[in-house]
Amino acid sequence: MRLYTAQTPNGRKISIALEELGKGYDVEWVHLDEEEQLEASFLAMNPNHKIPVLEDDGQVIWESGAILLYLGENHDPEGRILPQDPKQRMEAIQYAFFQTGGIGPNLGRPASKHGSTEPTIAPRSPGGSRFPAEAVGMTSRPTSSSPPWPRCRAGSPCG
Ligand SMILES: N[C@@H](CCC(=O)N[C@@H](CS)C(=O)NCC(=O)O)C(=O)O
Repeated sequence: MRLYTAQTPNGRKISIALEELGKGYDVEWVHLDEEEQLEASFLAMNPNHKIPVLEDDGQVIWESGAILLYLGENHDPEGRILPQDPKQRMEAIQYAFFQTGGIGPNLGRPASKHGSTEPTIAPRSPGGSRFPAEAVGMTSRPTSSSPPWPRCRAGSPCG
């Protein structure tokens, strides 16, 4: 198992889950400050250019909530992160959605060093407005391997 990650809350979330499960895994650091997440090899794994990404037995999973669910489904025989009791299981999934859809974005974007004090403005985005551009990129891209990427390296001809 290989975790592509960085020292951020979303990255640590998966490290914590793997440690809780007692799983051995390799770590591949993705240097976000150097924009390694925008390199073609990374985009081939996650077109949304974000850590964490987990590779397990040839399967690549991205989005931290999906990774947690995958680990719960496949590597959690004791139900440590995904309980076996149906009601508790649903509650765990509910909180995973809440975390990734609510807490994560709302706290993460204002704090992101990619942005400024204005949470929707990213200086490195060509148009200046990062998150609307990401939304357009994700919804307009038919497959994960087709450009335009939601965000491009500065000066690169993508888009
Ligand atoms: N919804 C995503 C968010 C992941 C995320 O925001 N990752 C950040 C670091 S914490 C990242 O890789 N940012 C790089 C970029 O957007 O280019 C998840 O839960 O996995």
